[in-house]
Amino acid sequence: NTPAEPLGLSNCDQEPIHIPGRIQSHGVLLAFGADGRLSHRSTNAADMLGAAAPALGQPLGQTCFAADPAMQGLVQECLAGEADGSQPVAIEVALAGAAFELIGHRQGVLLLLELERLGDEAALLADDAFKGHKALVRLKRQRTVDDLLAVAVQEVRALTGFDRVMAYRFRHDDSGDVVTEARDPALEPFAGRRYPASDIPAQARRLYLLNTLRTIVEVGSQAVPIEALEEGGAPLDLSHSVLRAVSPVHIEYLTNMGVAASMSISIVVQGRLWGMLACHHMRPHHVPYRVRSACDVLAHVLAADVQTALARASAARVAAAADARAHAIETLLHAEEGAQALAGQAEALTGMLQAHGLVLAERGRVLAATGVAPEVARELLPFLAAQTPLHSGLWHCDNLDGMPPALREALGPWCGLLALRFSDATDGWLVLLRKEEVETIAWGGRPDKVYRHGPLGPRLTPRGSFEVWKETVRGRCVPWSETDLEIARPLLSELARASAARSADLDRARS
Ligand code: BLA
Repeated sequence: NTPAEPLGLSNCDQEPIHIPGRIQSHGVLLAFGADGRLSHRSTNAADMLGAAAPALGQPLGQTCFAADPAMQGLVQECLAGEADGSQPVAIEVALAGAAFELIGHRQGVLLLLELERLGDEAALLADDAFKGHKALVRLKRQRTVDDLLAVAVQEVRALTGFDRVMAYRFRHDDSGDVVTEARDPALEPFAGRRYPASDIPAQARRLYLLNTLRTIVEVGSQAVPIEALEEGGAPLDLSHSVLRAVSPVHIEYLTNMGVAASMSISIVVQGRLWGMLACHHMRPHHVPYRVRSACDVLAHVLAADVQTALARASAARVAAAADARAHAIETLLHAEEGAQALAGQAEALTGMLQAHGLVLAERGRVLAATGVAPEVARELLPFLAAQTPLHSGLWHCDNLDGMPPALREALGPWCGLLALRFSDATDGWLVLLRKEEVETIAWGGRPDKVYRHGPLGPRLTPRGSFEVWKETVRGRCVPWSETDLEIARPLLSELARASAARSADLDRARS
């Protein structure tokens, strides 16, 4: 499944990043086959392990991994685990006179063993269990999504020592926002920036759901090839490897930003990649597996707490909207000129639906319009009637591609409509309007710094990313969410009821 074209910016979602055939150079990878013999090894094995490095074809039972009870135990535990790579086991070992972390997992019939050299990370390892616990306790005290993310970036930075730790939150279209960060004050701020979905291609997102933490220890280092006992066999699946070499496209992106080491941890909410904790270091940086595992646990707890906080926030929004709705309907029922009374509620109505403009019309007359001239608003009505056949209902769109160009032009910045037809008898419409998404972003995040770039050009820089994001949302508003619709539906039905009640009152008054 290698793409026919050379890999570049247009087809980077085709790159099979789980089978790169290479690992990062700070560790050694060994794979044993179903027959118990060494089937693959990284070509740096002898350099790093000396005499302890097994030869291709050597049976596991004759390697150092069978000689030591702790390593033997790890092997047994891996072999007893799931074959999908999801249950890694790790211990600290001494080999060739040096300290390593040995991380094992099963991948199909293969047993993968990876060794990462432990150097002078003593400061990171000191009290790591204690620090990890403290981080979880702090996290547990937060109630809102923003507070949770703010604490998470601080704690991950304290645990790992990265120069910058960002909380990256994905949006409806898989673009993402840097919501908050903890960083070395000497670095420029990234908080508030927005990136397009294409900065993290689909296959990488799929992989990051399976394997929730990855690290690049030295962006500039040369990846090490993996040699196999059997030439021409299937490439080794490194989906769950901790040493997997990273896509060259992404390496170029990090290099352009001056980043020398990175780590990112998935925040998975309800089976979806909801966000990431993304870390940068301006020099090479090795965070021991033990500390990375603590961060992974933290991200799991964070994800569960985020899910709770999201549900709480959505419920609070719906409840606040219900109060505002009750007030608006009350006003409508008791006012002399009902629809005009409702116009007085324009701010409450746009607020509850996160809209920025509104049109209220009955019997072909525009009773109120905010953000759009009444004559333009009137032209909207036949268009809407054509979208919603002649019965009460709800209709929405996040772009105006289907609209006659002249009308679209006249609407100016408006790109999205949520139309509630609350009365057939009086041709009653409440229409909420949203602006083009680019108009509503906080521009504080706009990247100003000009970065140098590599062979693939300026696309792979923060500014290049931002330009691409702007292109992808041209003519579009933020789509109406499930919570928006949950708020709009009862608004529609209560407007319909209030309108019918008023008509009945008027009829009675007339007769
Ligand atoms: C992977 N892209 C990633 C990752 C991040 C980003 C966090 C995960 C890998 C890691 O931990 O470093 C994106 N990183 C960002 C963003 C910020 C950041 C947006 O720090 C913002 C501050 N990347 C591109 C383009 C392509 C691309 C245009 O920008 C392709 C055309 C590819 N990104 C790409 C690939 C991976 C990736 C292939 C997977 C890397 C891997 O795991 O092998």
